[in-house]
Amino acid sequence: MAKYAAPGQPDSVVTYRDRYDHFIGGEYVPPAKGQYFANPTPVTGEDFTEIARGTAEDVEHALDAAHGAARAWGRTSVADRANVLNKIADRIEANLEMLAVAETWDNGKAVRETLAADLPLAVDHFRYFAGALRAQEGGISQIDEDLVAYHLHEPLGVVAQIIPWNFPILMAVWKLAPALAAGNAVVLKPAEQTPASIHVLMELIADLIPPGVLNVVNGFGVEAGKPLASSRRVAKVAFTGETTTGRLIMQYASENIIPVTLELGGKSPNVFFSDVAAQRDAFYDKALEGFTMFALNQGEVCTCPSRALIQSDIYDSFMGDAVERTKAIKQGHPLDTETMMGAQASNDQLEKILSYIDIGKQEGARVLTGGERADLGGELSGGYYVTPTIFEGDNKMRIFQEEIFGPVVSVTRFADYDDAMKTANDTLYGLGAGVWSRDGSVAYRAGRDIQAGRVWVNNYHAYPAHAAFGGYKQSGIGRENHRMMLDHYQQTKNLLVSYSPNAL
Ligand code: TXE
Repeated sequence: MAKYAAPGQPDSVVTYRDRYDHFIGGEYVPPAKGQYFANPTPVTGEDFTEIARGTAEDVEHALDAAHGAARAWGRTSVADRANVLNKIADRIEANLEMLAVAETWDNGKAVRETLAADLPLAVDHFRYFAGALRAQEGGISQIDEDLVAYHLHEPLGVVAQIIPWNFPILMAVWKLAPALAAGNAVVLKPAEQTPASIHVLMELIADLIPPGVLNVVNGFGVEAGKPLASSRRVAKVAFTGETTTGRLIMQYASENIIPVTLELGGKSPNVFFSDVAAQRDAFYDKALEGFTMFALNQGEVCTCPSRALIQSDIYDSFMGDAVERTKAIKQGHPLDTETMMGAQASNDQLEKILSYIDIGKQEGARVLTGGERADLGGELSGGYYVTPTIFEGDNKMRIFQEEIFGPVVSVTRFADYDDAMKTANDTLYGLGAGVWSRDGSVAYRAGRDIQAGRVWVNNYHAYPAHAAFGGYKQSGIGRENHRMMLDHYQQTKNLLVSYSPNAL
């Protein structure tokens, strides 16, 4: 058993099991093939637990459990399901510090962010969907004097959910809360890089959920994810991950004619108009803070503002201040609450980021700050740390077009509004964007003209549960958050009833 805690916070002790099996039918079940894989912490690079290596047999077993539980769960009253969601929220809230450490140790992110953002958002998400469910109504239309159309919501049944490693608990909760609220049973596959914190969460909430309603099968993409996403026994697949994997998920689902929701990659532009620098005031300060958001969560965010577009006449002074602000980002031990930026989630991701930094240099982009692996010394020497990096270059470069998924921003300048919009939209992706201007009309117009599902205007990286989130173009299909998610997890049943006593 491994134990970790944030310094000076006795409530934050997390104890991991030596190994985690699959969570199926309300209990831990060893993998059918008996194989396990090691799970390292990005904080030091050392293995701290081992994880069941799932295969198609384990997926089938989980689907048996889910099908066994789905009907009864789907028929519980709306109030009962909402109560379960609220109890889960309360339980997470009561264990916030412990879960924050669990998430940080597994993923590498700074515990101050897990505490301030990931977990409070997870709590709110369960509460929001408990409320949204209670407020959901069907519809009745009177077609003619005797004919009435009833529109009723029904759960889909058993749904598959495949999640990534950048916000393990929050990504699980984004998918679980609406699916469970809508009355579905779930088989969830965590990312192979970060399954442990999900299991700490499962152990915490298992007694609140009927056995079989929520099942977790661990494992790798092709070995466990593919059989789950291609199964004829699931009614929907919800996926967050790379765009190329999303394409595969669509192919699998198309064989069974089932719906998918996909949250995929991004290359989000963050656009700063000249008037931002009209005064050195709180607004200017907020805009600079918005620029540094590329380093939030070590840049491992699908909406990372990884391209910054600055209007030419303020470029030099704005970038001078932005570089200073970026250099002040404090790196350190992720469990230290002073640390602002932690470790990348895996060694593969570290290597990917470093290779893109090399690509940027070879393409002739200029490094304004960072541009290397960070050696934080001591036990952190084996961890996966990168310095926050600012490149100056051209939007045609690969570092402006391809998702790096690290603390790297590629910056360029624009002459006027049309130029800004052209560059902002010159990308395959359309997930997020930022617009900064004191002029409400410019900000509104830009918000409408940028082809992205979420445009933050004079703020960035806020994720309230009741704001729809999702991608245009190759960034995905469907939305997450917002009560519209209930529709994504429900069928519409139409009863067309004749009350006429007369023969047809
Ligand atoms: O993603 P994958 P990876 C991007 C980011 C990152 C890159 C690669 O740029 O560098 O993707 O990360 C499961 N059938 N994003 O390789 O492969 C896999 O096991 C079924 C952006 O981790 O898409 C994991 O659970 N499942 C992103 C999940 O898919 C499969 C977040 C995501 O893994 C599968 C993460 C298959 N054939 C990475 N192959 C975002 N948009 O937030 C893999 N999986």
